[in-house]
Amino acid sequence: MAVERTLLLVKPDGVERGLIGEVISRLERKGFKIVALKMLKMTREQAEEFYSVHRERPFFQELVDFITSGPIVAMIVEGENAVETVRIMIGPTDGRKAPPGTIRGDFSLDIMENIVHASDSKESFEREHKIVFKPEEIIG
Ligand code: 3AN
Repeated sequence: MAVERTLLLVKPDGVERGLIGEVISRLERKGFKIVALKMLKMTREQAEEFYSVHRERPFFQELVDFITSGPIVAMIVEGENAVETVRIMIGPTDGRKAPPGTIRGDFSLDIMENIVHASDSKESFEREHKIVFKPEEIIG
């Protein structure tokens, strides 16, 4: 295993429901370090680039509408095996099927409004974090 970084977003539903602290707290208690953190509202351009792999999916426009609908909190999370471990902590996409104990399992009943996003590979992290963070915003 190696120390890695991953990108985590608290999506508009997570921010609206007051779950920013809960999400950060879970990551910190697990042992991860937050090395960059900010609140922002994604532009449509950023959102379309961020979700470009889903461009042909029927829910693409709805997904872009949702992620741009309000503020999000973006963070870069660092620690051992961060990509895989944070994905385990957030749980599967559909909140109804995500097991209790995962972020989505504990807080979401929906497949789109599922509180958080986390990169699914190192390559995704490399691509995604550049859409959200400038190099000088990564402090850690
Ligand atoms: P994950 O976030 O678990 O990696 P992806 O990458 O398959 O899931 O999908 C990206 C986002 O698109 C999800 N977080 C969710 O918000 C939304 N999404 C995925 N599948 C659907 C679907 N069938 N209907 C509506 N939204 C979806």
